[in-house]
Amino acid sequence: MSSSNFNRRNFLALAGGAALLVPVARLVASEDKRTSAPATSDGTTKPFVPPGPLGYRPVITPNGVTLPWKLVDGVKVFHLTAEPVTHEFAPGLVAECWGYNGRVHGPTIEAVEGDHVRIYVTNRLAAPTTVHWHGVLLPSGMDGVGGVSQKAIQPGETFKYEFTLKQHGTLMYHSHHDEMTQMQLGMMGLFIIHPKNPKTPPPDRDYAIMLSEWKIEVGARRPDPNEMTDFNVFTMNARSFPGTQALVAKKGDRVRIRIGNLSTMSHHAIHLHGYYFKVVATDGGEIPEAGQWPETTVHMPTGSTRTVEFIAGEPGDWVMHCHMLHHVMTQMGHKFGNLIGIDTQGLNKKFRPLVPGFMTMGDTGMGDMGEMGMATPPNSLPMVGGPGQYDYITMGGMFTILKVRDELPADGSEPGWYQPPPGTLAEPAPEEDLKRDGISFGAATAQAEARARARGGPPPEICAPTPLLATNGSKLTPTVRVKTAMN
Ligand SMILES: [Cu+2]
Repeated sequence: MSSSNFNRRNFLALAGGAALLVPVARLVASEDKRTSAPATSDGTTKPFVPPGPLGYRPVITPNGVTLPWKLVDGVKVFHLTAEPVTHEFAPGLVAECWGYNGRVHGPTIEAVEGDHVRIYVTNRLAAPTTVHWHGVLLPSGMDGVGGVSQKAIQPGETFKYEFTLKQHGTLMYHSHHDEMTQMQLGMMGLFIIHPKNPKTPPPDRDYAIMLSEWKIEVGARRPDPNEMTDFNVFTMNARSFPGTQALVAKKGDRVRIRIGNLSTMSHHAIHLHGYYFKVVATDGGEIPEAGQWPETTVHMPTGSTRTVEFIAGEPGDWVMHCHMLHHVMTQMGHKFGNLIGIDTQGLNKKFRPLVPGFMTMGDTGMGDMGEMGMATPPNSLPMVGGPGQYDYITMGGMFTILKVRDELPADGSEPGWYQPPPGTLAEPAPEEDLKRDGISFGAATAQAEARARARGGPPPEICAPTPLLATNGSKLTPTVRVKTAMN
């Protein structure tokens, strides 16, 4: 395998040989890398303004902002400036990106169906650019495709886009010149058009999230825009957990989440815990109610938006994340083989005389990579997670938390971790419950016994097998415990 095709996936799939060696002394040093709890949210309910040419309930862009505008002779005037931006993905990872108005991604544009908008675009990059209004119905010459619909905007130039908004929905904007470079460096944003005559009241919470993916070599300060397949930083509004801001809702709120995906290569499977939702719209418009069905995961093709809605009826901390599991991981600063199931006992003892302070890791999975505070190289993120209420959270990347509460802090601050009512928290099973319910460990320990014998250790204590029950509660033939030498 050449180094050029040695990517995250085949690297993880390698059958394990070498132990991962980490200097113990460095474990302490990275404490500062993992102390940042999920950022607070301003998820307060914004004052409702009746819909119309000038009024709507604004969306909340977690970790983002809305682009200011002014009214000039009845025209909504916006100004975007394309420019280099130093951007933090999460505490510990900062990169030199390209964005708009000092932000990555650009600010969310908000307007109302029927508005006449004029959007100035100033180019402060060293390269030509354009802006395409993704999904917006407009004259061809305003479509922003370099070479096809307009001349590119040269460095220092300001172009004017002007059109009337004929539709409403969740749309996007992005560079459409040297797309791979400019979009992989961050040049994109959301374009929300509120309905002029909505059929339903506005939701209580209206969130907007843009998904994207990046290749940032460990320790590098610049995302690699030439990467074609192997991305290692996955973001919601250009932030990776624990840098993502929580979504907040009060119990009973109708919550809308608008999701856009402008990842270079990946679709994403955005999964919300605790609820089912309905996909009510795409960037092609609203889906008639008869065509909506309940989901817990929404598929997000690249170059599309999906809008989901649900009633936040159940208080708690509910995670929302991409279910493509490499997308809830971030960079891997250390290369190692697959050690799952390998008996690494005694390896430290053998290695330490040769390499003082070294230890093995990874024999029970990757979940401990972040928690151990394994020193990450400068300007990189631990492979997984951030601190949680009970334990270290073993997901990072494209991951955030929906915090639903009976009451929210009056000052709009993030409500902190959920405190479950007594009796509603999963905990170690008490002995008396195990006894009462006849829970035993026969099937598992048959294998454990075989493994222990193979290692030359004493066999573990074996419990009697539990009788199987038919659905009517009557006893079936007991499980036969097969002793095997196989692992
Ligand atoms: Cu994904």
